[in-house]
Amino acid sequence: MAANVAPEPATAVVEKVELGRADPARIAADLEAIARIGGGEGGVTRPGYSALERQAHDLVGGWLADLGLTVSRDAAGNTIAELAAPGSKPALGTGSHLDSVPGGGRFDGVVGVVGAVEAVRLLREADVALGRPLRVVCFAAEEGARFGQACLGSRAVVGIGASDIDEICDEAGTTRAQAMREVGLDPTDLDRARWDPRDWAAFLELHVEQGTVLESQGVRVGVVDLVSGSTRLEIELVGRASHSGGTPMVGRSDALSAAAEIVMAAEHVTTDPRHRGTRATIGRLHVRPGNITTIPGYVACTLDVRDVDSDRQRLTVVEILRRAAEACARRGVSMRVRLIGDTSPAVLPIWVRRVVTRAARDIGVEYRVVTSGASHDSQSVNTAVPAGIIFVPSRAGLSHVAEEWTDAADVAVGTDVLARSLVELDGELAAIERIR
Ligand code: HGY
Ligand code: MN
Ligand code: MN
Repeated sequence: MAANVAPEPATAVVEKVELGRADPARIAADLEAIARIGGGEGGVTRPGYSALERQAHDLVGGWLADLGLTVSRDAAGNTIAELAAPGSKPALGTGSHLDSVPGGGRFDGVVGVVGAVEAVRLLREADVALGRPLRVVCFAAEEGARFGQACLGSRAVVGIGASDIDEICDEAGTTRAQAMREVGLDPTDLDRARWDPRDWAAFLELHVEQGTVLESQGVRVGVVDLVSGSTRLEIELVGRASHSGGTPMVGRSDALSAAAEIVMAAEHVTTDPRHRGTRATIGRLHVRPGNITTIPGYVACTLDVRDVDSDRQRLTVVEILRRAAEACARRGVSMRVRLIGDTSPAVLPIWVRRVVTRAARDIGVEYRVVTSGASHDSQSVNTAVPAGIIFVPSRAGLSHVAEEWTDAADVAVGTDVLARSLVELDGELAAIERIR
């Protein structure tokens, strides 16, 4: 072993069990069945806390019930299916989300749920009984697309912020609480969704990379070490609408010109070498009144700043807002900023990562340790339960668009690593439990 590589810590000798290999055809069929719910020419639109999301949860819940798991829905709308085991050891969890962004892809989140279902099939077919319950979780409303805030279902299970469920709303003005009621959930009951961390030993999520590292390096599996944080703001700019012909250029208070400076400020700051690695995006911009012959008097836009470094993430936001305020003052435009959500980056526990990389090696799968530019449910879960994320490649790194694609064969390889990791985690935890 090269001198500079830290020796693997002594780990439990896990009884080697033979699992079959995940079946790409079964996986493709499951992916297709879920894609039909909210899918169409323009991609998949399956919003959080919508009837379509519930339909997808019910479909997967049925598959898991047929596999002998006990399926329930918690107060936050998460579907949790348990494969019971004798005794009362803390459970292993795996899963992801089934909601999508508008016009999104058929793999984001879904791969983690379909992979979890296939992993259960592999355990059943190999007659492998874990020494603890295995819970498959479909988290509700992971995407921030509808309400701005992301990971609403997974944040609920770890008790992170739900005080604003009557405030945060979608573009139609429907609050999170109303949307929850419309799908039969009681938003005042959210606290009941909270997990007891002592009841969970670890959680693994299979997810598409939504980046280009794996594809560009020709590697089929990624093991995530860092998950980006995200600071999301709504910025409102109020200038003065007026006649586009009668108003001279000097002295205008054009809200869209101010917004244009903010868009460019976001790009200039994040392409500055000192901010290397930070990503900033103005994903939505509304202009009013929107007439061809009226100077825009009002703009509302969103700013999403991502980084794996917490300080750099927040400092980037401060610098962009400083430049925005300067541009607005110069243009006679007023600016109002509303914080939509602020999530810190996550460092995923190395011991979970080591079990996953060992599992990948055990089954001869080449992997890379990668960071995640996207946020994930495991980031929330990891605040209470040790979590790991396994990536499979995204074609051309595309995601959150209809063109999102991952080959079923790659999902199968990721599922093999997931299933083997669950077995190895079970063994590793048993060894720890024996000495505690
Ligand atoms: O937006 C994200 O990072 C994730 O896809 N929810
Ligand atoms: Mn996702
Ligand atoms: Mn997403």
